[in-house]
Amino acid sequence: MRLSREAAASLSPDVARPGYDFAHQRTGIVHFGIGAFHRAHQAVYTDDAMAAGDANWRIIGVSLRSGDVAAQLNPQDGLYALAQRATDQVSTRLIGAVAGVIVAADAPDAVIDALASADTHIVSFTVTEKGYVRRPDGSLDWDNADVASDRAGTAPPRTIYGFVAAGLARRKAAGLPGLTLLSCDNLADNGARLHRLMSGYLSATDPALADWFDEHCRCPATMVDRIVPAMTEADRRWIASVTGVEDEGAVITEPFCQWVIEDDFAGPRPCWEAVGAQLVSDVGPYEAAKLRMLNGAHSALAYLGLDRGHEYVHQAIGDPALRGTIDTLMRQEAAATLDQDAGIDLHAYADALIARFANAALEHRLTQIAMDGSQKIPQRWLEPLAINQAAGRSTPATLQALAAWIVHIRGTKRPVDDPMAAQLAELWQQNGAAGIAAALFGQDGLFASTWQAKPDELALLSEQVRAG
Ligand code: CS2
Repeated sequence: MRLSREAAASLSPDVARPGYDFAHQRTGIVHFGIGAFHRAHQAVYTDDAMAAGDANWRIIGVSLRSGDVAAQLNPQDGLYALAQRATDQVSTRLIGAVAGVIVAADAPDAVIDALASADTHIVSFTVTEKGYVRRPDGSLDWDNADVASDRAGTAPPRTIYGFVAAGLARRKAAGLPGLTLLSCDNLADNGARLHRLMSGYLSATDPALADWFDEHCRCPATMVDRIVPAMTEADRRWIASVTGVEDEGAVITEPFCQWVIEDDFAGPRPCWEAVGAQLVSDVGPYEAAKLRMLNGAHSALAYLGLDRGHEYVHQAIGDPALRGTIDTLMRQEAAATLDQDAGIDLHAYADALIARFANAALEHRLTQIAMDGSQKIPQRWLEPLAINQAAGRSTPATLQALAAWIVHIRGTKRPVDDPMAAQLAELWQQNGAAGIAAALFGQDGLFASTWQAKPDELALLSEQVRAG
């Protein structure tokens, strides 16, 4: 039997149910990028907030192109099971926060209607780093075919910018209030960045709407944290054995969960702080620590770990040859760039991260983290490299990881899943092992606007690339 509202009645009694009548809650959030991460994170906080009595915050999920999640969740009335797994504990619950999923490419008007609805107060995003369609210097990539199409305005929208602009235009015309745009992606300063990108898009396409946006909308920054491996068929079979029903939308995650949100909303929001989220005035220190220590270590484990034949994060962190590099990267190189007075105990944080990485009950594939490196390394490694360089500190562990990434993007060891894969492979062809580091990080290098290597750093990188 497939999970649905009706089938939920016959679920195993060990599976906790939503603590509210989800059939009678209105929607209040439109969420772009309803992948496993969102279902294990924001949707759970929102489910808890509704259970705590804050009504009418169900979520309309939007997938820009793929029909996969809609096919998983819509036949299940939006319901799915969430399992938290660690070696010493497993718990499973049913999440009712998702009202349904729209595939934007198939039903663009339905997305715009949802954005323009008077019930909607928040538009949130987990579209991954590449969903913001930026150039390496962080600006909006107007040459991207989807952005260009949205700018021309002759076809239905394709990017978050085109959809949000269409929704906001309808709200403005109808005299409705503005929206909060909540980026939940792993970008440094994600709120201000989204604001800048959206504002820039609107200024070029509809200047009056850009003014309205600046006046009526808000883009708070957030730090989101939960490790959520991509689901496999074996995981789905395991979930079915626990719950007693087929569930195509299930997700498996770790017990740990953190959400730090800048308290700057345009209008109403769920009472997320009553269910564990931290509403603060400055997300910056949390975000920098998470991106540089957790995500920075993750990416290092991915490229170095794959090279050493590992498949999962817990195997890579258990490899003594990698452990020292990861410790140095997190505890010395990343930590040195962080605000020591922000009230975060960085050594305790590193200890907790190592323990989370070692969770062998989660099968977190290194290839999942290795994906989209060109979009991830600027905030994970290059920004801390630049800060350390300016302070005269050496960064051998980060450079070792960076060399492993450079070797990875050549594409000869394994497939490269990255929106810039073709461009990076071409750079390799043109420059070879001797020149690739300079083409990426030398003067005028592709990523030089974030970090430009000094001659000794370039020499070290090139030597490691040649050896790799
Ligand atoms: C990972 C993140 O895939 C990746 O790049 O580093 O998804 C990581 O698991 C999350 O940010 C943890 O909060």
